[in-house]
Amino acid sequence: MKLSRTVFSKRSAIVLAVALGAASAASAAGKHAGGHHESPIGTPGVAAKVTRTIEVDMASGMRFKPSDIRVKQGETIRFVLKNTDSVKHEFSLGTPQELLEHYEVMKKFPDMEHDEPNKISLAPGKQGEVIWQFTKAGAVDFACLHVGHFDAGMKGQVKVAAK
Ligand SMILES: [Cu+2]
Repeated sequence: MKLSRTVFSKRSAIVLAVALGAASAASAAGKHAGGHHESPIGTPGVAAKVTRTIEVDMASGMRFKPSDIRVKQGETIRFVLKNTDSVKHEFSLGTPQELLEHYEVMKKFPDMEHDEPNKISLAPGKQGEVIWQFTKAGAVDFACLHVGHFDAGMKGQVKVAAK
């Protein structure tokens, strides 16, 4: 029985990870199962509709610069992320709950790579983009969810002013 229990728990960890990944991808795309409302963080942006480019540095000392970003509701932002640090970082937009769930998965699978419109992982010296439309007023959090980085304060917020 001991063996089968081990197999079961490994399998449920994988199922959990897949479910969490699917849940965050679905909400990022604004397609919640069983609901028709948009994700509270907005929707993947279209390059042709970018209204503004904002450069964000993934800097040494586990910081995003800037970490406090202000946009207007409806804006499509091209975030140009630059990893000027000597370690790998990521930029993930999400609700506080999504970010925490993703962080738990990253703790189990530290080397996981992302291919979702609200996230990007960048090796040292690399640059990349996330294009996102902020459809709802309020605040959208972002963070680096590499193990230890989130705890060290590598996070920020996009404040979305109502139209
Ligand atoms: Cu990081």
